[in-house]
Amino acid sequence: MKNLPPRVFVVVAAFNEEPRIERVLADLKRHGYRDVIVVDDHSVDLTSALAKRAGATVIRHARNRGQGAALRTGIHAALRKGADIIVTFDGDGQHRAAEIQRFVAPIAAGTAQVAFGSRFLGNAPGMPKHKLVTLKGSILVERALLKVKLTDVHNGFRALSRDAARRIKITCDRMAHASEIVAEVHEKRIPFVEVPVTIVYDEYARRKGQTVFNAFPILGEILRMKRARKNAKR
Ligand SMILES: Nc1nc2c(ncn2[C@@H]2O[C@H](COP(=O)(O)OP(=O)(O)O)[C@@H](O)[C@H]2O)c(=O)[nH]1
Ligand SMILES: [Mg+2]
Repeated sequence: MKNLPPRVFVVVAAFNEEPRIERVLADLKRHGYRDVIVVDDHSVDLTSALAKRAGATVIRHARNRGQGAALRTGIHAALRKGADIIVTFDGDGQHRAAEIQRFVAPIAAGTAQVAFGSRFLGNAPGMPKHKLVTLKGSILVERALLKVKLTDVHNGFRALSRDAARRIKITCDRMAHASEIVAEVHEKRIPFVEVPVTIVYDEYARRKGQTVFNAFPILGEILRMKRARKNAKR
């Protein structure tokens, strides 16, 4: 059968998102996304139960393994279920389902295989100053380390074609996975685009999200990842 619309799967990594997960899943449903996989990264709250009740496919990690590991689990599951396009979407309400179409369009049209969200091409209401400074610094560091020019980094809102999702290997279990995806796209010459997105920083997201201090262990993880990639090439 020809010309079927692509099957879009949304993968939501969620760790202790009880106050937000229902709202996030309702937003996805309202915008017509039925194939939603929530990877509960061993939350200690009702994240899994609420996600199941909302109709999502829920996979629960037996222990907390980090967002990278959670996305790897969710992407593999989406591929097994026949996804054509996989969108990664945060479970804390910072992303908007209304914007998913911006990622799907270039991939469905074949102009790119990966779409990265950029809050600096879009907007980031409520973003604290320290987050802005950390992100701008991270953009420069990543440009130097990974040799890829992106206007944003560590933005969890992205989409991968089926082919790209199969080729990109995520080995970093925690936050450096975001840089690893960029490194994989660069080295495997996978065509990509950046799309403008809104990342909402409300009180909940600010309280729960990554802090300036998390930037240091993430940088350590990125450097380890880079070293491992170099050694693997030898
Ligand atoms: N912090 C954290 N988030 C996780 C983990 N596993 C999955 N996540 C999810 O990853 C997403 C992004 O995390 P967050 O801390 O908000 O990062 P930030 O938005 O970059 O500040 C959220 O949807 C979390 O629920 C984990 O082990 N730790
Ligand atoms: Mg967040």
